Amino acid sequence: MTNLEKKLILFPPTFQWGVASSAYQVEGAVTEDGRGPSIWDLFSHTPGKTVLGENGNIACDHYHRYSEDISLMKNLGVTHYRLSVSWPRIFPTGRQKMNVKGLGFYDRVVDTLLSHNITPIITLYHWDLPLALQEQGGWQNRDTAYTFADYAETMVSALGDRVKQWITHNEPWCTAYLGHFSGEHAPGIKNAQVSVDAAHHVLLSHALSTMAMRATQSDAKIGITLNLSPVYPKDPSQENQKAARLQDVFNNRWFLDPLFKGEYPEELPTIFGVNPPENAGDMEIIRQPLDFLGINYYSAQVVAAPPRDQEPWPVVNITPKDRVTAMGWPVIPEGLSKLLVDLYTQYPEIPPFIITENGAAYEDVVEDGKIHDTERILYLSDHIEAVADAMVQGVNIQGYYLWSLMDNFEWALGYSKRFGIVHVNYSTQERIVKDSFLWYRHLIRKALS
Ligand code: IFM
Repeated sequence: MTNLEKKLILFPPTFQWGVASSAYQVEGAVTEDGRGPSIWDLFSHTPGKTVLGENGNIACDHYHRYSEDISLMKNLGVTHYRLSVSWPRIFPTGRQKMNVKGLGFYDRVVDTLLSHNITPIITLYHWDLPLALQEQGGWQNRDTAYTFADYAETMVSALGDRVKQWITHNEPWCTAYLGHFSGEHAPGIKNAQVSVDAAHHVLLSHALSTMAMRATQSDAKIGITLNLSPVYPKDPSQENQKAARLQDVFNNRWFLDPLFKGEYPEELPTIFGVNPPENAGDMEIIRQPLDFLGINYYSAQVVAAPPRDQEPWPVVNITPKDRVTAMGWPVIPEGLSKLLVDLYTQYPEIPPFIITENGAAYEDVVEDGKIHDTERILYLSDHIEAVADAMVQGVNIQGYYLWSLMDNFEWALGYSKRFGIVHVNYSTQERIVKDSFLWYRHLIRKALS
C-alpha cells in the first residue's frame, strides 16, 4: 500500500472526487446556437496574443461531444464535475435577451451528468466576458457587477432545482492582474489603476450575485475560487520576511482580505502604486458569508528582498526549480498543506475548503496508443497526500477536483500545454486515456470502498 492509500481513510464518504474544466477551454462551437462573442474570442484572434495564434473556436468540441466526455467521467468514477457556463451563450450581449438555446446546452449537460450519478458544480465566470460588456468598460465599469448578478440569478433560476453548488468567479487574480495589468490575458489591458478597479468590481459582483442567488435558491451552496500560492521567505531575516509578506499580499491577500476581513491589505498601494476604489458600504457587502472557499493550487514561492536601492516590490523570486512542470512551475506539494493550515488559522471567518483545481502540464508522449505520464501521477499523488496532511491538522476540506479531465485550450499558451488525464488529438478529436486517468480511477475506487 502506498502512503497515500494509507491516508485515504481520512477522506469522508461525502468527499467530492472530481475533475474540472471551463467553457472556453473545451466547448468550441463559438458561433453556434446564438452564442455571442466573448473577450477571449477577440483576444485569441488578435495577432500575437496566443501561441501560434491559436483560439477556442473548436477546442475539444465538447459542445458536441459532451455525452462522450461524460461517459469518460463515468468510467473514471468521479462523483463530481466542475464546469463553467459561458456567459455569452446565455446572454449574447451580456444582458437582457436570454438565449434559450444556449441555456439548453447546460440543461442537457446537467441532466446527462445527473443520469450518470455525477454531481455538477458550476462556475459562473471563468474569464469569457461577453464582448458587448467589454465595449462598455468590462470589469472597469461598476455596472458590470450588477449585470453579473442578474446573469447569476438567471442561471440559478434555470438550473438551481438540480445544481446545488455554485462558484461565482474562477481566479479573480487572473481576471484583474493578467487581464488588466500584465495584459497577458483578455482583454489585454496594462494599467495598474484599471487592474485594481477591476478586482474591486469583480469582488463586488461576487457578493451581489451571492445575495441574488441566495434570494432565489435558499439551498444553494455558494463560494468563490481563488488561485492561491503560499510564500516562504528565503530566511527569517526581517527584510526577507517583509518581502514574503508583500508577495503574499500580491498572490493571496489582495482577494482573501476583502472577502474574509472586509478590508484591503494596507500594502496594496506599495505594490500597485494606486489605491482601490472607496465606495461607502462596498467592503461590508463584499464580506458575504460563504458556504465554501474554492482553492486552485499549483505551486508556491520562495522570495527574498530586492537590493536596498530598489523599490520594495517586486521581490526577488528564488524558488528552487529542480522539479518543475511543463509550465515551468516548481512542484511544491507541501506548500498546499501549509496554505490550507495557514488560511485556517489566519482567517477566523473562513468557510470549509474545496480544492477546485490541482494538476500539472507535462510533455506527454503517445507511444503505441498509450501515454505513460508518470510525472503527472507523482504530482497528483503528492498533492492529494498534502490535502490529507492538512486534514490531519484539522482543516475541513470537502473536495478535490483534478485539473483537468482532458487536454484543452490553455489560454495565451494555446494548445501547447497539456493538463489532461485524457489526451486529446486536436486533428481527430480522439480521446485517449493516460496512465494518470487509470491511476486516479483506482484511487477514487479505493477511497470510496
Ligand atoms: O487552465 C487554467 C485554468 O483555466 C485556470 N486555472 C489554472 C489552469 C492551468 O493554468
